[in-house]
Amino acid sequence: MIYTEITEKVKTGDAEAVVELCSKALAQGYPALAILEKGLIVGMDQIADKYSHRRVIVPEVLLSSRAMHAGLSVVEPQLKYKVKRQTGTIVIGTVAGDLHDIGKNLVKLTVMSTGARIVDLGIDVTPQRFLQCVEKNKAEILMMAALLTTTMPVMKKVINALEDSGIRKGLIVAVGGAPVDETFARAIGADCYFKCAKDAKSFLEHNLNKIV
Ligand code: B1M
Repeated sequence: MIYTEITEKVKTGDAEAVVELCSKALAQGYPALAILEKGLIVGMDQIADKYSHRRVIVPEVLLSSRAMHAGLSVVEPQLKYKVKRQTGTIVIGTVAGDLHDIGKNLVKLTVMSTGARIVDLGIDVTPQRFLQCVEKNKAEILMMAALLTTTMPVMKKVINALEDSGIRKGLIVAVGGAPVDETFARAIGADCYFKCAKDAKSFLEHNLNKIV
């Protein structure tokens, strides 16, 4: 199966092969979203899991990340093409002090297919920048990512800043990232916790029209 082949090449960090396989899959009519979710994301998830069990080292993770991004560059235009109308604005970013963006980028790409406009602030985003961006873009949803236990508290700081400036009301605040969970989300006053990109997409598919 072509999805498995893509997964394996992401895991070995073979960017050229990933690009070739993604192009081949698209040409054969496989949906871009399925290539992303069943091939590229699975490969990255598996390599991250191996890293957690000390079965691969950081350079190998980075090679896989590079391979996954090479594949993304092939499928991404097709994902955008499928978006028929723009509904609602989402601001997304990784919180201050945190440079991890692989998962956040996957979430961004996956939710793009819902038709929402996404403003991506990237990594290391301060509460002030989140605030300014939400206000400027009149966003309906804010999505924050944290991959480090040391940067999770920044999410609370952002929510406090939103409350202090009077723009928290009516804004959906969602949080995610490996160390984050439902209990933490509730404790800091977030509205939603998304375990993975699919969860975020499913929430938006069911609620975007009610929110905007
Ligand atoms: Co870092 N790192 N890292 N790292 N890194 C982790 C997170 C760690 C768990 C590894 C470990 O020790 N086992 C550990 C954190 C420990 C902790 O806090 N308790 C760690 C550490 C310690 C560090 C450094 C401090 C290492 C050092 O320098 N000593 C350093 C910190 C740098 C910094 O941020 N200031 C560091 C650096 C790096 C690299 C730069 C080398 C690289 C990042 C490259 C990049 O992102 N561009 C890196 C990587 C790759 C990892 C691991 C191996 C993989 C993360 C990843 O991309 N996973 C990670 C170990 C692991 O997670 N197993 C680790 C794949 C990705 C698809 O999954 O991001 O979980 P994930 O995203 C998922 C969900 O979480 C969710 O959906 C995604 C897809 O379904 N999700 C969201 C993510 N964001 C969301 C946002 C949402 C909703 C859902 O919005 C609402």
